[in-house]
Amino acid sequence: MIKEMTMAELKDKIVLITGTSAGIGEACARAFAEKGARLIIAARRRDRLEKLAKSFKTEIYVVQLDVRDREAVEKAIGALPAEWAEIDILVNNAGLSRDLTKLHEGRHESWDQMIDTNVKGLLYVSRAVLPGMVKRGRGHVINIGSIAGHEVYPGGNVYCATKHAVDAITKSMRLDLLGTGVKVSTVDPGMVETEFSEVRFYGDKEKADKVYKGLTPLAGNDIAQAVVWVAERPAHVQVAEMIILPLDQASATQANRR
Ligand code: NDP
Ligand code: 8X3
Repeated sequence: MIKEMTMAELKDKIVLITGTSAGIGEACARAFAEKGARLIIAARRRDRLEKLAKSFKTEIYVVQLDVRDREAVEKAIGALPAEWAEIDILVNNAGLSRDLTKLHEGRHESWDQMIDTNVKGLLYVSRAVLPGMVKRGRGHVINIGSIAGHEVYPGGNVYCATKHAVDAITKSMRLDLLGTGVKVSTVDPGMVETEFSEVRFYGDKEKADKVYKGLTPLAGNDIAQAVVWVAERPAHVQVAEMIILPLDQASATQANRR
């Protein structure tokens, strides 16, 4: 018998996306908004979130949040008004890289920032949101991992370690949530032109631009469309992982530059 392929309806679904003030997160917000989802958008830069919120026709709830702050995360999720509290989809996107430096020359503060944001932040948000999903017997966590969670590259050491951790956490979540009705997916991009490299190089735009020189990188919206596709799969389908590279990239270290 052919199983009925009814797509999951995103209209009026409550979607929490972290790191929504720029790049992939902002693109995800736009893509879910187009589907009529109700969005909770979260990041540290409130001014950007408010500007973004004004550009949507869909219902938006703005949360200024540093995912590294466990208490703030618990408070923010716990304080959601009843009409926003039943989160259907969590997109764990907030993340960053700092430096591209040999391990033995690395800066402790850069390591702390990456580990605290990419690993601990993702855990704090998930820990705050998941009990509600489990209680309701439905929900979907979509983590934004990276090709850096499958491979390493010179100078990528701690960033790659955090994304390998995201990969392990995604797989562990899927095991722990088996039977609860909650789906767990990861979307793992290669090079996406966002503010990512500017952040990595502490605002050095010239250095950041070189990362994408001579090739066509992905755009935030390429990833956002994939995230929406993953979220729209029928109730019985769970996309485990999706690696997305630009045509000009074959691995974390191999790119075709013209
Ligand atoms: P951007 O720098 O463009 O966006 C990063 C977002 O994360 C911003 O909205 C930023 O908001 C938010 N953020 C950073 N730190 C925190 C924090 N402590 N608390 C809350 N929000 C935070 O980068 P991308 O869009 O490219 O990155 C998004 C995700 O995609 C990251 O997890 C990254 O690792 C991953 N990724 C990116 C790739 C790329 O090539 N660009 C490839 C593979 C994965 P604010 O500063 O306002 O807090
Ligand atoms: C971002 C992609 O290759 O710069 O996660 O690490 S990469």
